[in-house]
Amino acid sequence: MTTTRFEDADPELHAFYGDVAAADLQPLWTQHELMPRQPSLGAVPYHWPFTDVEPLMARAGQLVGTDRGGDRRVLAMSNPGLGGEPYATPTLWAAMQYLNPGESAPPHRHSPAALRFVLAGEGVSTLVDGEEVAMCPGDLVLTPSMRWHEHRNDAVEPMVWFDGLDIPLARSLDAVFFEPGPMLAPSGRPPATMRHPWAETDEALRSTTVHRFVADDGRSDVMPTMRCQMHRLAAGTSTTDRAHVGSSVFVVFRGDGSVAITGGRRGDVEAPLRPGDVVAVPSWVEVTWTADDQLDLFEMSDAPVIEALQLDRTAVETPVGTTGSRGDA
Ligand code: GTQ
Ligand code: FE2
Repeated sequence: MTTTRFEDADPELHAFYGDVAAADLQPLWTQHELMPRQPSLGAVPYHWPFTDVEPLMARAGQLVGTDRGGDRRVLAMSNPGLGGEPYATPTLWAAMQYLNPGESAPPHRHSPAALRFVLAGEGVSTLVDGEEVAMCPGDLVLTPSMRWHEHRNDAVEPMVWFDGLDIPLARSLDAVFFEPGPMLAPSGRPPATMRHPWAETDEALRSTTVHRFVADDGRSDVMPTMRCQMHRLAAGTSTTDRAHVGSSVFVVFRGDGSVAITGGRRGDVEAPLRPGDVVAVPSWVEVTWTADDQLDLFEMSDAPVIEALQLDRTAVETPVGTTGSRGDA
């Protein structure tokens, strides 16, 4: 018997629960967290200021070589609602990666899909399936599932960029494979658009406030598990996103302002925003973004998965926070 045994004052019921547990069964009527009234378990709204993250990245750059500590020098955003897991939301891995001049992160491939959003610096390239892809500020660089990749910094300055992957989703589906290099010749697969240069994104944002990055067919999301969008808020404006199913991670590219998130599991969050800041937006919370200066926000979300599973819903009114109405169990 490894399952939970439920107790009861009635000796007959108590004995029954013992026999049920011995058979590795659990009664539905003893499960209280199985189906909450609304998405409210797990991840909390959260903000990681770049002023906290950057110095720690620099220290990692001194202390941990790319030959040590698992090849890639990465610090992952760990959502305090997820019990110490290194995940920003239940489906998304969000991290910062740091590469010193002359360093490289060795070739490998894996089933989780990855994206890089470049915050600053230049001279780093990533090789995807043997093709060299430049990484410049504002660029979105894709490493779809099972593509070989390695990163190199041939410049004179260290470089930091944002990594987004679907690791927690792939793990929860028990679909993770990893293979170390050496990287072989180009795979001969049809070339996907690996790089979405900032100049194109910036151009698109002249006529819209939200630019969705699309695959080569001009319609689909860039990867099956992650939607990527760039938002531009004019200085002095504010916008509110209604609560909806699914989670996102936002990264501030340029500008400053603030974010207010209501309806979260442990109360509301309000934070100032500066370039490089990361914000986790869990399922079913309302978010208000305010731009003091023109604010450019990169967003990755699990929306393609939510939509494919037909779980998408949007609230018609502001959700009521669950704080105080339930424990943290
Ligand atoms: O750069 O290949 O943040 O494999 C996590 C896993 C980055 C990478 C991460 C990875 C990478
Ligand atoms: Fe990787």
